[in-house]
Amino acid sequence: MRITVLAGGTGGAKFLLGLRDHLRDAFPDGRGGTTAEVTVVGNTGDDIQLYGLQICPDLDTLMYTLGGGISAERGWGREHETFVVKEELAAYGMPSTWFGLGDRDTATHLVRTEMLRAGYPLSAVTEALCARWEPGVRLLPMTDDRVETHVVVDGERPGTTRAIHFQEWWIRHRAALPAREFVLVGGADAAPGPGVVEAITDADVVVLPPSNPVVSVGTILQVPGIRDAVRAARGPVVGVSPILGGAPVHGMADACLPAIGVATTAAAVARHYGARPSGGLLDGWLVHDGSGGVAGDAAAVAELDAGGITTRAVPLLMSDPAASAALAAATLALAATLAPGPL
Ligand code: FO1
Repeated sequence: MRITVLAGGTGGAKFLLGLRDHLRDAFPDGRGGTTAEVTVVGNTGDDIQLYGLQICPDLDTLMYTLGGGISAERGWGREHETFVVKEELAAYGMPSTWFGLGDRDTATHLVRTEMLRAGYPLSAVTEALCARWEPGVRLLPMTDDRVETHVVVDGERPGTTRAIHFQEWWIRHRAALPAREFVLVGGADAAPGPGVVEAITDADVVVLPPSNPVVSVGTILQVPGIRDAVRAARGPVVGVSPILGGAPVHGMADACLPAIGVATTAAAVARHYGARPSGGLLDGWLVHDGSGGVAGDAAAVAELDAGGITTRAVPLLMSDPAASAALAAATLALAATLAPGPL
């Protein structure tokens, strides 16, 4: 059973923890692991260069979360982290200390930057870092080429605009500056990373997890060749709504969707991804069923079904590992009912 997941940071990582737990039960290898193979195509649009270091937030969040090193409190960076270097940088008046550069995390960036300078591609670097963390999935950068998401916001003077790095928008401004446009700098010239296209086209199931549909999954789909690979996937493509009852559970997808003219609803995001029979990406879509005290979107099931996206309402709240595993199980269960192969 080969499953490929296009994932960003926190939301995607939580889903993958649940998928790994579910697969250990559903496809046990007799040694506490699983015979299933999970490949994660990770978003690198969040990447930023600071202090000469190449920092890959979503790859690191996925690696640390699945490798057991994530800060559970923050959802990013390392547990038992300290920020002494950051404090010292602030004491020197360095301008980018809005970015929470952790001391332990810095070792990851030093290894990555050293290997990149030696000529290793990001995919080889990521594989080397994962040798320590053993995430239990194959983690592939969406591209080995350098790309960065920048956000176009209003300029100082009325009628002008300026672009800032996604991380500055997200962290320093808490996504509060209205985003006029997201630009994947370098995206047009980027190629899918080694193994990415095959991991998508050859998978038994392709999953679009509840990562940010604009700056995470959306960014991955902007790498030339990846959207076509999803459309050509031999297995069914199933998405999980990141929007429950009109709001994201975490993250700030609601601050991103307006920039691409998509309403903050489970149905609008599904339509944005599109139905595979009519040129889109999705064969199946999961919406929240209203359990857990969070408004759901069962009302959207009929219209999405009619639009060619087989939709089910199930619990989408990943409130604990069991809930995440159940969501992963529901995702694979829906995939199992869908016709494999490109239409
Ligand atoms: N997110 C924050 O909200 N504040 C931070 O200071 C911060 C630092 C940071 C450092 C390393 C890293 O891998 C991730 C970090 N994040 C931080 C999360 C980062 O902004 C992610 O890109 C977002 O979570 C979106 O995926």
